[in-house]
Amino acid sequence: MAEKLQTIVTQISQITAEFQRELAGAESRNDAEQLKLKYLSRKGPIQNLFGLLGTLDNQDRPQAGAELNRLKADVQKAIDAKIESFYVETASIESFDPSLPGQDWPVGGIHPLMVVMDEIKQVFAGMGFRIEEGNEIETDYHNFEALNIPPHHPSRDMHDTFYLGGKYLLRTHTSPVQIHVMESQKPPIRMIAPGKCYRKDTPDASHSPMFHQVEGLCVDKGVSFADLKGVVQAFALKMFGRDVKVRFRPGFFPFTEPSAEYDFSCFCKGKGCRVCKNTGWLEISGAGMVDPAVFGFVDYDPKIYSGYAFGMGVERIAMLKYEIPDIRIIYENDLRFLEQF
Ligand code: 2NL
Repeated sequence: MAEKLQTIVTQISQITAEFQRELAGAESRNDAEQLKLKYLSRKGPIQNLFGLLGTLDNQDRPQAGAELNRLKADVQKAIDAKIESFYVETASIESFDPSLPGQDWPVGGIHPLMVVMDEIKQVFAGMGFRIEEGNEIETDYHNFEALNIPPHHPSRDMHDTFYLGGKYLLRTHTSPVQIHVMESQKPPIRMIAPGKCYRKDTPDASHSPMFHQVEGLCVDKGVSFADLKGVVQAFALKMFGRDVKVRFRPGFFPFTEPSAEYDFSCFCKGKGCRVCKNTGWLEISGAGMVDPAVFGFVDYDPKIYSGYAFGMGVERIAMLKYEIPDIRIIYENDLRFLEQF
């Protein structure tokens, strides 16, 4: 072999051995980057040998060139792998920026209707009313007959009630819950019945075929209309947290006698606004003294016991409280609505 070729081949093995030793000693990405500079820069040992190719005999040049190219490629590959190994190990630490904002996980909330429902329950629980729940599927007897609603009463009309076949139907109010409680317990009774009710109404701004009611019932010896007025007034104050006035107007329900409708004074304090349609009053719901006929169905003696009952629509109270113009918004679950609460 020609002397000059021999020199280059020897140097290639020396550089290879030296590089392997240094590569094994590299302990950081920086060490590896330094090695890359040292071995592969234009003034490095490999490029230096390429410079010597021109001094070789013509026939030796291809072999020497091929070996140098292989050396350069091997070094390049080994260094890149080394750099990559440090990069992967430290990536999670080096790329973690604690000053960036966190990932936003959407958090749900309680539906505004249920917020109102919970508030109503809380207020009455605070006045000693038990919270009783019943079934949404009821018998005709518990939903109508025991409430002194005779067979041909308009509210029994096929157009109002979802009949399920036989004696079953979807309750049109939560009154059957009170009937069940009175059937199974003797007075004193002080309870509210919150829950879903169903009526075959075509949806519009103020009607929904499913809605929520809270009814209340108090039965004992010597319970009077004055007790009813006091409880409704106390509820108004607690629920709306201000100096609310309550007024009772004559009304009619088959299950109460006498019956009344009651209104709360409006948030506008009588000035007149959109919510009260300039009347200064918000119609809340109905109430009255339990009709003796109802006591007859549950075997309470009306000569010994008397009681008051009241009902209210939860959607209506939520709509008044939050100025919701259309009942259907409550059920649409549009986040633009829900996120306001
Ligand atoms: C309304 C009116 C009312 C009752 C519900 C009732 C229940 C029994 C006996 C007597 Cl078991 N009465 N409930 C009484 C008066 C009115 O609700 O407009 N509710 C939305």
